[in-house]
Amino acid sequence: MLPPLPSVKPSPLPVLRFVVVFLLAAAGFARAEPPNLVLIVADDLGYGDLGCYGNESNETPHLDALAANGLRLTDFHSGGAMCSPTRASILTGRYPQTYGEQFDGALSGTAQREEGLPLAAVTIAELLHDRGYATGCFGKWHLGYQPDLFPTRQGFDVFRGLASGDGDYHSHIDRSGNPDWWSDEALSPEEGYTTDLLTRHAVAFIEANRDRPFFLYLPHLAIHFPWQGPDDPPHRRIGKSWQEDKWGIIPDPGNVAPHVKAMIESLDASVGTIVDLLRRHGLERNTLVVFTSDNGGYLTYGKHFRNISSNGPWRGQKTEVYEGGHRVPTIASWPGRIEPGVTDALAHTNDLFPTFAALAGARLGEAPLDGTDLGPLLFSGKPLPDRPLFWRSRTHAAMREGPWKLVANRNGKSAELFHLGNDPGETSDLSREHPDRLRKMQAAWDQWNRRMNQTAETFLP
Ligand SMILES: [Ca+2]
Repeated sequence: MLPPLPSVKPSPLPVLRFVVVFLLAAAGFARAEPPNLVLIVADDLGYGDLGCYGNESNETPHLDALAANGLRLTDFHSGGAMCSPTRASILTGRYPQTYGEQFDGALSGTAQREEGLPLAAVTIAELLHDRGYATGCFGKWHLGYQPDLFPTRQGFDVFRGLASGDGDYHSHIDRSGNPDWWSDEALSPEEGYTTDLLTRHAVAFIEANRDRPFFLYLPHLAIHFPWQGPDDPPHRRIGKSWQEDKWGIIPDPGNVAPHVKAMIESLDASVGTIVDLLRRHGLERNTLVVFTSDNGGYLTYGKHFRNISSNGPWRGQKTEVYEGGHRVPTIASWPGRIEPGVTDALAHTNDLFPTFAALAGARLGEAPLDGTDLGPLLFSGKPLPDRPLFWRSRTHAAMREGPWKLVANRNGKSAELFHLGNDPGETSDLSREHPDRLRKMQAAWDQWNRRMNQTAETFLP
């Protein structure tokens, strides 16, 4: 006689299994459809150069619409006050000095022609490429002049544009008199105005990759000198140094603004073209668009050039670590995901890497990043964690902690302390009134600086 069967209760397992399968399917679906990422970086565009940031002369309807439909950031900072440092920060999520003191400033096309972002640095393009994204870089690289340091060696499937810090917008000749217009790793001259050419390549990239996730990195040359609008004449020719004459043909150096206005409006049209294309292909609701600038604008340059850019209410300009040098216009837009508005949350170009990586589903774990994921701010309006921010130029140190800003000459001869909440224009040095805070911030900067120097040693060639 067989033993009686044990009483059988309905097993919860099938239900659990259903839930697990459902969750996996949902997760799988999410993994199969990560959002497209479009990062448009203007060059030397000041905080006050766009209509949506208060400019009353430049017509920027497309960027104004992007801001009206997205989140406009009023306390967003570039990793440097010049081109190369910020590009290193954007692409790697780490302070530029992580890679050495050459990133205290812009990489020179003569003295630093062999230097660039180390290939050992992990870029967001490499991370996204490994996760199945198509990756395209169209624009100004300025992280290495030699093809073995180009975007194609740093995770980008395709590159069109210029390697150096500035090329003629019509003849595409760099400051040293070399042709500087590339397709991947080969010189590949093209005719056309730089902003329009880059836009055309970006459009082709989106068209070709619209059925898969893509990362479009569009670092425009505009509005860096030479100050040439689409209707201004070409200036540079091959075989001559333009170092002493690098600004373009400016009939009235006292008033550069009309040329810059044409460049800004061309840049604005490019943004309009990209946004319109995303909309027409039904990609708008699965694409995060971020627009920012690599540093503040020039108000004046040298003895002659005046009335160039606007940094709004902020003190200083490009190359300086007062706010005008590194507080930059920044817009994030994703219809249906980002609630339109304005935020004064403190954010930084280091934050773009972790933000994009999280959206692509990457687990960063112990990855050595200096930024924070902006997702909670962008998608839920949550505050970001408090953290100090640091800058280092060839001559100056700066630090931000809450409303406090330290600006010190690295020769040790001067240190200023400002309270941006009460004194946004950095006009009243409070270092004598708050010596303890000054010392504390200087010590924190010194500690950060030591960490940078130690890390940089690990990236030596
Ligand atoms: Ca720049």
